[in-house]
Amino acid sequence: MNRSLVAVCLAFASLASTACNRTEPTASRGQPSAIYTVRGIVEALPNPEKRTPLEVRHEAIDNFVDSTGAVVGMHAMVMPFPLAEGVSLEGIEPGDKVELTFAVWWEPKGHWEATKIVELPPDTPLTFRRANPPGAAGEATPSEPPARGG
Ligand SMILES: [Cu+2]
Repeated sequence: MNRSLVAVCLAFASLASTACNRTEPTASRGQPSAIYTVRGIVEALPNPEKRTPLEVRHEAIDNFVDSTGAVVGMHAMVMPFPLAEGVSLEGIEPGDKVELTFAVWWEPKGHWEATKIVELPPDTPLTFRRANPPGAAGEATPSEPPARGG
């Protein structure tokens, strides 16, 4: 029923990323601490019966910021991604390469949600390496994902 509205929102999203935010429940969390876009491979789809989330093996995120505001990076890893309301996985299967955008909140506790997932061509080259945060001489201790929150 709201399909056309959703389509309009999606069309505008790339032009004005805040245009549709008011309809997202994530708005109740307030502004995210950060938003990242990362590429990866879908390891598992959400399983409502087992209550397991989407899992994506993502590339390193060199500019990942921890709860203290330090740029610590995040290694390539398999990470669970709760979905923001309205995010569709239609047509996405395990083994697919994807570009995933996710928002992170550190307050009141660590939480993150995937806000957008786009399938990539199968021949997209991906590299799963350790994080290399700017300014670190290889001695940083990149972050694990925040403790799994609500
Ligand atoms: Cu991660």
